[in-house]
Amino acid sequence: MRIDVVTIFPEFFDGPLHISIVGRALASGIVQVHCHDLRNWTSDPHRTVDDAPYGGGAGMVMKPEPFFAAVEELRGDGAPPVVAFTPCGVPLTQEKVQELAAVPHLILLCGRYEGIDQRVHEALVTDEISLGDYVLSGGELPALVLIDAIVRLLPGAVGNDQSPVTDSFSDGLLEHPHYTRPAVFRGMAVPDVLIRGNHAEVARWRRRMSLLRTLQRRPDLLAKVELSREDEKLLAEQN
Ligand code: JBZ
Repeated sequence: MRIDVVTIFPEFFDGPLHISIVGRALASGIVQVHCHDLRNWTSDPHRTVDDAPYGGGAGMVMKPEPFFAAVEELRGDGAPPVVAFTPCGVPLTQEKVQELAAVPHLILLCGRYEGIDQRVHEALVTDEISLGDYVLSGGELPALVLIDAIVRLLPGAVGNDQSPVTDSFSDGLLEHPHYTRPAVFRGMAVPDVLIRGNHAEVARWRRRMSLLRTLQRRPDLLAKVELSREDEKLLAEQN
């Protein structure tokens, strides 16, 4: 897979992409990430990427021309998804991550200032994505988040083949708690069922803890998954 990122801060991406799972996926060629300076597609001596908003008001707006030139060059003869990060986008979900992880080429546009000229959104952008309901100063961190979420789904990116599918959200529920040694730490004991290690009992306990956690912390998620009769029973169990 190839990912092209268009940003006025390409150096933002230098560190995070070379670490851990994404770093190894890059090194092994599973994914190629190219970070481009938007100013490469300006044509004035000052390499201007922003201008005052029509209608007046505070702040600056990113000009359309450099984005059009960038996307038209980067997409070539293909029609890759073009993602723009904006606080007006739809919140990123694992479903969207899976959809984007399945394409061979992606273009990511990072906004700054007050936002990008609306004509870029209307003519070029296929997906407007936000990370969530809090204020960020630009689309670079959301782009890194999306790249991380996508790359770990690519075949061969994560050591254990099972691991990406058992993580939170892939079955729509939060994960159960995890424990490692020692069995008692500062008076806090690991649950007996895990110490005993009966696989069927452990699986039941984990499912029950996932369900309870999701009910307590994210009832919105629980409403979206369909619960088996066994799940309903586990949820109703005491203690
Ligand atoms: C995002 C105009 O550039 C921005 C500004 C804030 C912002 C983004 C882009 S993307 N916030 C978010 O994902 O919440």
